[in-house]
Amino acid sequence: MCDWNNDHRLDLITGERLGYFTVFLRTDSGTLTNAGRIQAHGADIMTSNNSWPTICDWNRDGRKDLLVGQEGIGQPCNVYVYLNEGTDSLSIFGDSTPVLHSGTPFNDYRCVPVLEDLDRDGRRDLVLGEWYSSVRFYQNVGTDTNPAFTNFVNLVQPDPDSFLNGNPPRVNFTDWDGDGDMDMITCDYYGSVFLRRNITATGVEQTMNDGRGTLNVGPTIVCRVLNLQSATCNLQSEITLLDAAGRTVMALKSGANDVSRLSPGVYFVRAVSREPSAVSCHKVVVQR
Ligand SMILES: [Ca+2]
Ligand SMILES: [Ca+2]
Ligand SMILES: [Ca+2]
Ligand SMILES: [Ca+2]
Repeated sequence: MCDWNNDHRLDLITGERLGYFTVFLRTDSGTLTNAGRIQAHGADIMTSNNSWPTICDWNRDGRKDLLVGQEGIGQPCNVYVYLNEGTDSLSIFGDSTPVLHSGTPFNDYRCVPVLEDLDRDGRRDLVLGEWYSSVRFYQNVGTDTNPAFTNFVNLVQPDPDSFLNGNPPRVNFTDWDGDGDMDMITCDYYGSVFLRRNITATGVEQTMNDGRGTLNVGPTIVCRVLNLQSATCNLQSEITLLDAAGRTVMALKSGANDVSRLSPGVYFVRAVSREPSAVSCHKVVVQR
């Protein structure tokens, strides 16, 4: 799900058995209407069966991109990204680029890539579902605008015998229990849906960087107005408000920020400073 055309209505992008991606746009009445397949170079994109779309701004240039996984038996590369050459509300795609780990393309069977900053260090990580139930976590060791991946740890162990862990997993994240960290929901070929709660003690690492200490003394409970101290917002900083799913909600400025139109819930103030280079996240709870 994403707002594909930026009309503030949530749309549906499907991955499909035959490898296409179809856009279903939300109408005024709330129903979905088929708006056609996603194309590259003017032709329908067709992956190698069981396509998986993750819509994300891969390179943080303000335009949504298409991160792709596919079944890919015998294919040299099963995870790749189409960078948007159009606008954020009218996407245009051309060539794709392989996503690498330690310099090597992913060629696992039935790849399901999701970009999610699971360790909350300000850099989105790669979560990869694949055959035999396993769900892997590749920590982003590059930057948020140019992700790089090396090794992985299993979030869900491979299960080549019983398939009872959910095989093959289709992966999504949401804060299911509302405690501020992302929980994992997968579904499988057999029609089962699995909820795996995030049991990490703290959902967000609230950092205290040299020269940026004021970020952490801001309010955590916010009602209608989010105040940022001017020292937090130096000229070298880019400060945004993220929702619990890590999506950018709005840019923030020094002083009062009107958040009265936001739904109550957990959000994160994310500050990226260039000099010195640092990323900080601070959890805030918006209340009525
Ligand atoms: Ca929309
Ligand atoms: Ca982009
Ligand atoms: Ca990360
Ligand atoms: Ca949670």
